Amino acid sequence: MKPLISPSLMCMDFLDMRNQLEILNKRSDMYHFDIMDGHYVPNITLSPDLAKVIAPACGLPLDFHLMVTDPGMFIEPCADAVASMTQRGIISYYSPHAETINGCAFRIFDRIKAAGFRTGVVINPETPLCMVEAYLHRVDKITFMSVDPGFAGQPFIPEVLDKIRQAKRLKQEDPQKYRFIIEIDGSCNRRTYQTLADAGVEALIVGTSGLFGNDPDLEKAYNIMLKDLRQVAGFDFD
Ligand code: S6P
Ligand code: MG
Repeated sequence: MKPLISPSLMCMDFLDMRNQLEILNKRSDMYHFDIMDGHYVPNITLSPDLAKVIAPACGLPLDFHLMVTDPGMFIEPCADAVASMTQRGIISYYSPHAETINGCAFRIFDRIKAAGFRTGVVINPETPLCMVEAYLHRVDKITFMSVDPGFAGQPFIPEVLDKIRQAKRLKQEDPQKYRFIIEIDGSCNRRTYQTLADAGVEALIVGTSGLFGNDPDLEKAYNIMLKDLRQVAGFDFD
């Protein structure tokens, strides 16, 4: 089995952005794009404006991860940012946190779809899977946070593994109803690949610990990551 690879762009070398995107375009499946508002999490990282700047150099879908108290606010700005990509047939994801859409989830998902996105949803380490049960059949991807949202470089929280197994069981029991990709965000690296693979993860968000921190040369860093994925978890990339 080959997992989807989604480099987390907040961890890239911003002084070398164009070159890094050229390398990643050839080798990855999508880009993880963290948007924070300084309220929902105590940090601020990437923005719709930056997405618009890099869109012409992006050959892969962006996956907007909304760590914001009002994810409805950024649907149109993000859609506008990737409009040139959507026109090229590259369809991006918009992924709010489940904890921020209670009371308006269906309306938000309708707006996400109407804006031309695939639908994602993200849940925090302490949030149970049942919180998203009512609409799980509508989402294209579910992302399990395995660190607290807000910062790169945090330790892995193993309690999320049970939820991944539950999600995998749901898909196995009713594959017609549930088509979501199971993704993990936080501390995906050689220490966690094996347990993540065993639990049923299908997409890996790789940041400092799995990719960018492997070597200052991104080509080398990527090769180290692939070697780890093959050797540690037996993932197949050939
Ligand atoms: C965290 C953010 C993540 C990080 C990723 C970094 O708030 O949502 O997407 O970018 O976790 O990877 P690592 O290997 O540093 O944990
Ligand atoms: Mg993220």
